[in-house]
Amino acid sequence: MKNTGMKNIVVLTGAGISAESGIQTFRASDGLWENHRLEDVASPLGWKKDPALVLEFYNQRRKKAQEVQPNAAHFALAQLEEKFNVQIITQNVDDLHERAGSSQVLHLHGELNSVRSSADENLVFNISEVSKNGWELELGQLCPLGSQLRPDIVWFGERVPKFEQAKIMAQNADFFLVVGTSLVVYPAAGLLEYVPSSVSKCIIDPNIPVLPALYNLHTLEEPASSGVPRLVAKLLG
Ligand code: BV8
Repeated sequence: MKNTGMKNIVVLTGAGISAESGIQTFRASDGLWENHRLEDVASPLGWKKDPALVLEFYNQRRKKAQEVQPNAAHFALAQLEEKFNVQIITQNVDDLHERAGSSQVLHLHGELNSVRSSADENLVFNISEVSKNGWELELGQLCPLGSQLRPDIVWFGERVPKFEQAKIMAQNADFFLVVGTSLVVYPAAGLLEYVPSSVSKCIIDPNIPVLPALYNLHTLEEPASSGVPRLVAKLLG
């Protein structure tokens, strides 16, 4: 909900903001997709073909995400809430934004710490409720309807239920910040197009992605852990 008077800062983040915390990105040479094909581990077909492989792929990432810490970029975005209504739209499935103290985080592509029924997407549980060690989800762990529990993740080819909400945030932004995403995956990448042309946009990434021509766009070609705190200091200054 919009805080009266406070300006809306909307932030779209991707895997790059968690890179310096030690979580691999997707499309780097040594990235997550380097060992697996998208369709084998992040699609309904892959799930149907080899659910054990998919469960293992997410179990390993869930375990890793619980072992690492938020970095200066996550903390700086949380600090921004002192003066602004900060709405984070993340493509990430880790909970580093929440652990850094951000209070409004929308996970477009789901969350590692959440699992759901394969039969009813609204039957959702926290991994800690169902797992014996807090990170592992196993074949044979069923939902109350008797279907296999699956990661509460949006796979390729699955619709993105929270996109409408994210679109409205982009349309109401007074400032739009993009951190650490290659802007390859849609509809998430398309959010930039819903930001009014009069609104200032900023992209922070050591390799600024190729973009359509946008009005009022600034770029900081540097890692999140230095670029985000620098920008936040300016905005709070
Ligand atoms: C949909 C799951 C329709 C969670 C993810 C052809 C066939 C089939 C589909 C399509 C197709 N063409 C297009 C599509 C649509 C498809 C899509 O976009 N595909 C892409 C590959 C072309 N999209 C979908 O399928 C979506 N659904 O369209 O549904 C529909 C409609 C109605 C009814 C039914 C269906 C669903 C998309 C969601 C897929 N799930 N992941 C998980 O496993 O994690 S996407 C996956 O990629 C992650 O979620 C991730 O967030 C996302 C984007 O990646 P990035 O975050 O950008 O990471 P990346 O590695 O790419 O980039 C890292 C960036 O960080 C780089 O720029 C790098 O320079 C930077 N960086 C590195 N270090 C740092 C840094 N930045 C700052 N600091 C640093 N230190």
